[in-house]
Amino acid sequence: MDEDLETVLVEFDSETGVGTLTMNRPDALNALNGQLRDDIIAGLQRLEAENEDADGVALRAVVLEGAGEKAFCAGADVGGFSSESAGASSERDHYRFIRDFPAPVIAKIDGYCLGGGLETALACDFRLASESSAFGFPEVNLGILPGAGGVQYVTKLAGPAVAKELAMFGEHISAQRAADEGIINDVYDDDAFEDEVDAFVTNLAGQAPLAVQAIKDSAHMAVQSGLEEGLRYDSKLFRQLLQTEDYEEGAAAFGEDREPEFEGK
Ligand code: CO8
Repeated sequence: MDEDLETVLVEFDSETGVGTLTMNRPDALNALNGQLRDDIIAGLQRLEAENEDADGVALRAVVLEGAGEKAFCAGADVGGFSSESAGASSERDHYRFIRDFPAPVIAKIDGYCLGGGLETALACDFRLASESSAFGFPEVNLGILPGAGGVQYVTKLAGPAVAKELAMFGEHISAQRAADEGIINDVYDDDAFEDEVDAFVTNLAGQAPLAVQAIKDSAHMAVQSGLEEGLRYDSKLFRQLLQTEDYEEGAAAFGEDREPEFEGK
């Protein structure tokens, strides 16, 4: 389904509802150039289109990964470096597109996850990494700062001291340290990584999709708003979910002591 996208591979599994988007510039460690940023957006739009003819929600989760053995993404393409190709606020704001995407996006990180690559992962809903992965913000070595919210995100996740340490020194940290600091959700042995991520994603894809979307919305609201506004927002989402067929199904399945089958309606 991705013939005309040059730098990503797109797959959709209609059985599980899981889409996979692979950044596919392995020779450049999947560095972000303008084409890749465009293709990430186009690939996600293509996956979202799976919902168009579906009865309910077809696309339940998206895995974002990097091709090759070495990297999730080594950041902005330093070969084609420019504010246009690397900057945060252009038409190609794939960071914002991922953040606002209705289905949850899981960054599957196996290798280097640096600079704009780490910011791409931070825009995702979940970050799962193999033990041998490495994380960092090398921007300071170029005389700049992470331009797509890296310091903001890490400050919210791990506190300002950790964010400053990462961004001011530009050094790599291990996946275990990133997990300990709360920057990523989990770290797995390299040998078990594929299976662990598959299990996580399959489990997530089986959850009630409208509730999952609402929870994603609610969590974003919590980051941006005061508590009162957030509580009002959750209350509105809650009332909306009470009107769904998924809620009827969930309640019926609970009463009948069986597994629910959610359709996203
Ligand atoms: N861009 C382009 N090519 C890259 C990049 C990159 N970011 N990273 C690696 N490559 C290429 C290398 O040039 C090399 O290509 P070739 O084989 O043709 O020589 C190939 O990928 C393999 O890389 P290495 O040989 O260097 O592999 P190593 O295992 O020795 O090292 C590293 C791996 C540590 C990841 C190393 O490649 C590295 O440090 N890469 C650069 C990381 C970096 O600085 N990224 C950019 C950070 S800045 C950013 O992301 C946000 C910028 C915001 C800008 C806003 C502007 C206004």
